Amino acid sequence: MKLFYKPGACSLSPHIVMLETGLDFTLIKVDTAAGVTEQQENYREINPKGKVPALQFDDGTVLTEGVAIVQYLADLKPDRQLLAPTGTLARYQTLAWLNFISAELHKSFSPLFKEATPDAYKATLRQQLEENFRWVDHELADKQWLSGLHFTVADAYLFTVMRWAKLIKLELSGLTSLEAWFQRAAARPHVAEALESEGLS
Ligand SMILES: N[C@@H](CCC(=O)N[C@@H](CS)C(=O)NCC(=O)O)C(=O)O
Repeated sequence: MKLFYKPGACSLSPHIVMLETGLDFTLIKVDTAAGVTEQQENYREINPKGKVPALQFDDGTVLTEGVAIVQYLADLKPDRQLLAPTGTLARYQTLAWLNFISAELHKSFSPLFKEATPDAYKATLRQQLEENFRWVDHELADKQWLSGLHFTVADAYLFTVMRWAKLIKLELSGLTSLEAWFQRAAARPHVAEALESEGLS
């Protein structure tokens, strides 16, 4: 399998999950602005949406959307407990987290990285994000990981967007459970390995 990524982007989440599964894969960097891979392939021929992440199988088939990719990978290696089995409530609790991170966090960051976004809108987004991170902090008060005892695909995704929160200096002071969770996640060898491979450590 080939995983297409851009350093520090949302593709870091499936990258971490891939390493946590122990599966064999090739990591391929994409310049999304230029629309080319590091091997100078036209990236839109691989993923017509032009965004990372994308997972390409040996037969050429491509799976896109981070939340779909991480579920697929986790299900290939159920023994790693990155996602609970189908039919268990625990699985759907983790999927609820994935959806929350995607809809309420990830996509609120995207306009903050664009110069053309009006400042007033950026301020609103920052406020919404800070409110959502306060709620996550509250949820983590008595938990090691988002879904309880096991690091799951949701933790990999939250780690990815939490890095962005730090980069743009969101006001997260006092969110001690969230910060402790972040440090726990950062200390995982596969998280550190993913950061290093992407040139982020
Ligand atoms: N819905 C997609 C969104 C993917 C996405 O927004 N990717 C961003 C990086 S976080 C991207 O490739 N941006 C590059 C660009 O827009 O040129 C997913 O969750 O996988």
